[in-house]
Amino acid sequence: MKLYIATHNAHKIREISQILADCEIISDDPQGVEENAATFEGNALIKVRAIAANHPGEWCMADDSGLCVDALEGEPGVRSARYAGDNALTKENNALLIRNMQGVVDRAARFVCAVALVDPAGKEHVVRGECEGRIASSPSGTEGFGYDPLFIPDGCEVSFAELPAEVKNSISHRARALSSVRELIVPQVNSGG
Ligand code: ITT
Repeated sequence: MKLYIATHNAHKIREISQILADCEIISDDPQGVEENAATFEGNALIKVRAIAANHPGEWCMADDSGLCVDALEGEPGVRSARYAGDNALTKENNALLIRNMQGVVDRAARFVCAVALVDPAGKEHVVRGECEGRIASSPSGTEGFGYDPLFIPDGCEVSFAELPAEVKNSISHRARALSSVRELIVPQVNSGG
């Protein structure tokens, strides 16, 4: 089945395509949206609504995600992509996180992924996945994207960026949210909806 994804982020498309390998993933640009909601769920809804009218009768979806650090009161949170400023580069965001975590003993953090869907009847659904872990003191690894070199998931000794993609994609916040997406999609597909 076809699934239209409202994103500019090619890394998300790659991960979503790997996790939902039996779906045909088609990216669409959520043009002109301002991600100004206070929650991941709110921003995911803003993005999916921006493309849903282009694809009547189809499943559309948006992923809003980020890293929440306990010692930073949940930052960077919904501002993860813009932590070091609007249009910040990944290396600038990561450098700011390293700086803000210097000397901090409590390194606990979690990745959060909210996924908003519009189903073929136009009904909205929202699901969430989280992955607990901790912030490394320095980056390591070259896989993945974003904050992956700084995030060590619980149960691992290495960062997301040091794990093969299939391992990250089996335990990540995105994998968990998409597992709930699958539960929503499958009954509809089986019933011909
Ligand atoms: P779209 O809004 O176009 O989908 P985006 O990159 O701006 O793309 P978000 O607004 O959801 O997406 O911001 C998510 C940011 O959180 C992303 O840029 C990364 O910095 C970080 N992030 C989210 N998921 C991540 C992951 O799996 N690994 C590393 N960093 C991640």
